[in-house]
Amino acid sequence: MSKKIFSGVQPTGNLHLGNYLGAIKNFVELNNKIDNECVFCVVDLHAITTKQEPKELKKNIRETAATFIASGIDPKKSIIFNQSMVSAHAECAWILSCVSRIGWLNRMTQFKEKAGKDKEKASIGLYSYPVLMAADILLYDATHVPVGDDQKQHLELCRDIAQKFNNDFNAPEFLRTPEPLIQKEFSRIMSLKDAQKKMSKSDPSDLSRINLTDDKDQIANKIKKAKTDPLPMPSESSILSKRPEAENLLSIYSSVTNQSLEKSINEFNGKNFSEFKEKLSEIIIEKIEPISKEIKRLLKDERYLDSILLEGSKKADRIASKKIIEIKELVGF
Ligand code: AQP
Repeated sequence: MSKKIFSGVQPTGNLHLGNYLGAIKNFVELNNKIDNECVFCVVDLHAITTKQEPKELKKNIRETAATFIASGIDPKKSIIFNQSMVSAHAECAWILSCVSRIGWLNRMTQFKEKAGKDKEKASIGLYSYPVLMAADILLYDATHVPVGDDQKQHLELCRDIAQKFNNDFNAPEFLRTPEPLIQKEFSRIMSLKDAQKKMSKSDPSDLSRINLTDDKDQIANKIKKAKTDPLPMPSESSILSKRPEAENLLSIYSSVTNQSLEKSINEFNGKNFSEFKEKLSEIIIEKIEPISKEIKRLLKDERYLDSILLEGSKKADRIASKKIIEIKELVGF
C-alpha cells in the first residue's frame, strides 16, 4: 500500500548517529519504495525555538539537506525543502494552537527536558513546538511519520489535535490522523559518555556522539573513549538493563549491521570490550565515512543545495497552500 510520509530534522548542527539510525536510515528505506510519496523537511522554524546564530543556521540548513541526500534520499523522488520557505506551516500552527489545550502541552516531556530548571526563561516557541510539528504533518495529509522514540508523545498529541479540529469544525476525517513509524528496536541511541541520556546534537561534549561529518580517525577515537563497565561483554540480554553502556554499544552495532541484539550478544559473548570496540569502529566507519565524505563534497556546492531546497519548497507549497485554504474556509475566514 502506498504511504504518504512526512518527517523533519532540525538544522541545529552536529547531526549524529542517533539521528541517522533513529530516523534518517528509515527515511531512505521509505524513499526507496516506489509507491511512497515522501516529504522530508529541514525544520528551521523548529530550530529557532532555541537561540541560533543566523550565519550558523544558514549553514546548518544546507548541511541538513546535504545529509539527507548523502544518506540516500533522492531529491527527484522525494520532496526536500526547508520549512520557513512555506508560509502555510506558521499559519496552520497558529490556527491549531487555538484548538490545542494548555493541559495537553503541559504534559510534554521534551519541553520539560529542554527547558530545564528555569522554565520561565524558555521561549514560547519551545513550549508550543509540538503544535507546529502537528501543523507540519497535517498539512500534507501524511499517513505515516517516521521518527525516533523521543518523538512518540508529540505524535500522539498531533493525533489529538487533528481529532479535536475535526470535531470542533464538524469536518469528520478532514485532518488525517497519522501513524507513527518508530523502529521496534534501537529507536533511541544513547550518549557515548552517559547511557542514561540520549545522543544529542546539543550535548556540549563532542565525545558523546558520532557526528555524521566525523572522519574515520574521529570515529575510532570516540568509540575507543566511549564509556563501558569493567566486566567482559555480556552473555545474555536479560542483564542488559543493569549494563546500559554495553546495551547502547551493542544496540548501535546491531542497528548498523541490521542484525538482532541476540545475534550481536552471541558474537561477542565474554570477549573484552577492546575487541568489540575495534569491530564496532570498523562497521561504523564503513557506514558513516562515505556519508561524511559526500556531505563535505555537497557542501562545496551551495548553489546545488539551494536549488534542491527551492525546487522542493515550490512542490511543498503547492500541497500545503491547498490545505491551508481549506482549513481557513472551515474556520470561517
Ligand atoms: N539519540 C537518538 N536516537 C534515535 N533517534 C534520535 N533522534 C534524535 N536523537 C535520537 C531522531 O532524529 C530525528 C531528528 O531529530 P531533531 O533534529 O528534530 O531533534 P531532536 O530529537 O531534538 O534531536 P537532538 O539530536 O536531540 O537535538 P537537540 O540536541 O537539538 O535536541 C527525530 O525523528 C528524532 O526522534
